[in-house]
Amino acid sequence: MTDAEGSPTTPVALVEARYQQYPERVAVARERLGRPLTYSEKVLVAHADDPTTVGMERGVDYADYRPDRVAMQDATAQMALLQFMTAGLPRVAVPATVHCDHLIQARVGADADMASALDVNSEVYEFLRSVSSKYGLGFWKPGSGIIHQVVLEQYAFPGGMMIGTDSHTPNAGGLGMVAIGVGGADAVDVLAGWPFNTRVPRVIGVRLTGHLSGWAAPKDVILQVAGILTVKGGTGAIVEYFGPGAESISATGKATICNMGAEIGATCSLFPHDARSALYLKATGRAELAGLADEYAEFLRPDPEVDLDPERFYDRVIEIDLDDLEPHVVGPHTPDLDRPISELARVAEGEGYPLDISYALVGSCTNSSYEDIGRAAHVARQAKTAGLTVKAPLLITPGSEQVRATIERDGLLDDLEAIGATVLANACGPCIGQWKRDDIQTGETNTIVSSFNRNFPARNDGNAATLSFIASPETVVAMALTGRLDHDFVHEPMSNGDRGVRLEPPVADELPDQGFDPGKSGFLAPADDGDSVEIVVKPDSERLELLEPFPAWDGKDLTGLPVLLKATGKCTTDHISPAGRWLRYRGHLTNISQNLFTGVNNAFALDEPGQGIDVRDGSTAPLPDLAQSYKDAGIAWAAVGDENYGEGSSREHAAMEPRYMGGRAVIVRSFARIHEGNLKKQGVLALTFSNPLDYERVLVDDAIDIVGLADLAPGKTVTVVLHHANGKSDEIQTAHTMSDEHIKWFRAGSALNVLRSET
Ligand code: MIC
Ligand code: SF4
Repeated sequence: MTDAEGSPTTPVALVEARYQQYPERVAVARERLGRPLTYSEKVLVAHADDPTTVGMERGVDYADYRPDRVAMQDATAQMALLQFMTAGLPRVAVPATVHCDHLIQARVGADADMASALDVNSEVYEFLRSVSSKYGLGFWKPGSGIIHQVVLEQYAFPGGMMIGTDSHTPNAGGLGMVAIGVGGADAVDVLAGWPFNTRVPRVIGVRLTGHLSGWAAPKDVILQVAGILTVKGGTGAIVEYFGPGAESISATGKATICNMGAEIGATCSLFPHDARSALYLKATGRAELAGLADEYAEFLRPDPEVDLDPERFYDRVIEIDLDDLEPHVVGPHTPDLDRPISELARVAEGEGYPLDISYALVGSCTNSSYEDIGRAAHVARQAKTAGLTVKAPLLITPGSEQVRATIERDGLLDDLEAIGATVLANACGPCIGQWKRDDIQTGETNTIVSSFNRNFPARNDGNAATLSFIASPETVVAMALTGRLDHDFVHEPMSNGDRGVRLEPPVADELPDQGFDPGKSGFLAPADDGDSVEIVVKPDSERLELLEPFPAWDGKDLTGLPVLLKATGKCTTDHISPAGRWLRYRGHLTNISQNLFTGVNNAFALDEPGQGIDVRDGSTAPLPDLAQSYKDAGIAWAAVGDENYGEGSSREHAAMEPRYMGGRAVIVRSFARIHEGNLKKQGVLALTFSNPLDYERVLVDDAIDIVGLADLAPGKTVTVVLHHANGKSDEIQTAHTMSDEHIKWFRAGSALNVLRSET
C-alpha cells in the first residue's frame, strides 16, 4: 500500500509529483493546439494517459485520463464496491475513500439520529468498512461529514483530478480541481487501474467582475447561472470561472458554485488557484501544499491571453457582474426556475404557491461551510437582538464534523439555536429524503425553502406536492424569520410585533480565527494486510446482495419489444429510482428494483406517476410489477423518454434496475451525461431520436424492433422500427454516443463483464 491510499489527506509528495509534470505537458498541449490554454485544458492534459496522443477536440474525441483519486459515498459505494469485488483484484490501484453520509435519517436531532443510524445501518457500514479495509480504501465513519465537504477539507488540491460516485463531486472545483461525478462502474475502472475514459468536454467560461457584497452570496452566482444555462445547458461542458471577481469569493463559496454546476448538467466546474484557495489550504492544515500551489501558480490558472480575449478560447462566455447580484430564490421542482427575491412575491402570488413557509433548511454538501453557517448565524444574532424568532421551523445540517465542532466552539450553533433552530447530524439528511416529518400528510401542498441544490418533486420529504425552493443559507434563515414566500426581506422590514426591523446584510469570517477544531476523528485507515480481512454478505440479507453478471448479447437484433413506459416531461434519476426510504436497498439489486420508475409520469398512464399499461391485456399496473412480469415471461422491453432524461444523481441503480428487469434499450430526446454513461456501462442501448418529433410516434401498444445491431459502429445511426397495433409501422433513426469500447460493453453484456474478462 502506498501511504496515499490510506491517508486522511493527500500527501504532499503526490501533489508535487503531479505538479512536476505540468510544465512539460502544458507545453505539449500548447504546441498541439497551437494556442494558449484555458485552465481546465491544463488540468486535463496533466492527467492524460498519454499527452502526446490524447484526443483534444472538444465535444468530439474520447480521451483516457488518470485521476489522482476516487471518492465514494455510502449510498453509491455499495454497488460500486460489489462490482469491484467481482474483478478479483487484491486492492485498489489509486487512492480512494468511502464516506458514510447518505444513510442517516433526520428525525429529532444529531445525537439520537446518529445512534439510530448506526443501529439501522450497521450491516451496511460494516460491509463498507471491511471492504475498504481489505482493498486499501480510506473509510470515513458516519458522523464525519458529507463527502464533498470532507473531500474539500482533506483531499482536494488545485490542479488535481478526481472522480467520485456522486453528482456533486465537482464541489472540489472550488479548490481548482477537475472533479467529475460518475457512476460506480466508471469508478470501478479507475480503482482497477484502468484509465477514466470520457468525451473531451466543451468549455464554457463564466467571467466574474465586481465584488460580492450585501445579501448576495456565492449561491446567488450559481442560481443565476442555472437560470441562464438551464438544467441541460452545461451538458458535455466544463464550466470554468475566471476574471477579476473570482478572488472576491472564498474557497468554500467557490465550492458552492462548482457543486451546483451539477444542476446545469456540467461535467464539472472549476476556479483557478488564487490567494483565497491558498488561505483555505493553510486553514485546513495544508500550508506546505499551499506553498507548492503558489509556486506552480502559472499552471493553475488560464493563460493570460485567455483573460484578455475569452471568446477565442471558450465555447461560450457568460458575464456576471457581482456588484449587481441580489439574492435569488429558485424553484419549485427544478433548480433553474430562477428569479431574484425582489420578484418572488409577484411570481408566488401569480402561481398560487402557498405563501406560508412550512420548513426552512440550511445545509447539504452545497452550503454547509464555516462561512455559510457564520453568515446564517449573523442573521440569527441580529434577529435575536431585535426580538425576532423563526416563524417556520429551521433545521441546520453542518457539512462535516470539523465544521460542526468549530461552529459549536465559536458559538455559531448557539446563535442559531437561540432563534429556534434544530441542529441535525453532519450528513445529507433531508437533502436526500432522509427526513421524517410529521407535520403534513402526503399529497398536501406546502412550501419549503432550503439551501440545498436539488428540489425535484418528492425529493426532500417523499411528498410530490411539497414545493421546494432553493436559496443561500442567509436567505433561508431570513425567510424562516419572515415565514413567508412573499416577503422581500432585503427591501422590506420584518416585524417583531411592535415595530419594523431591518436586518443588516450578513458578515462573517470565511475561516475560523482560532483555526478549525477537528472534533472527533472519523477516519479509519485500511488494513496493511487485506488478505486477512473477511467480508460478510449474508445470503438472506435484505440490504446487500452479491452481483450476478448480466448476460452477454446473443448476437441477434432486438425484436418485438413492448414499450414499458414513455416518460413525459422531467424524468430525473429521482423519478427513475427514488431515494428516501429506498436508500436502504442500495446494496441489493433485487430489492431496490422494486422502486423502478415509480416516480415517472408515463404518457400512457397519466392518472398517477409510476403506472404502466400491460400490452398483453391493456391492464394498468405499477411499473416495477409490470417490468417484473415481463421479465418473468422472458419479454425484453424498451423505455422511451423526453429531454435531459436521467438528470440529477449519479446513482447507477437507475441504469442497473432497468437492465436487471429486462430493459434492453432506452430511447429519448436527450440524455443527462452521467445517466447515459451508466446505461452504456450496464449494457443497455442508450439511443436518442435523430428527429426529436419521432418521440410522438411511439404509441402505447407498439412493438419495437432495433435492427442492424451486428453493424453497430461509432457515429452510425441505429434503425428502430415501430410496429403499431393498427398494422402500420414507422421506421425511424436513432443516434448514440457509443465508441468502439462502449460497443464492446453492449456485446459482452456490461462493462464489468469486459473488465472481468481482461483482469
Ligand atoms: C443526490 O444528491 O441526488 C445524491 C443522493 O447525492 C446522488 C447520489 C445517490 O443517489 O446516491 C448524486 O447526486 O449523485
Ligand atoms: Fe448529500 Fe444532498 Fe449533497 Fe447529494 S446533494 S451529496 S444528498 S447533501
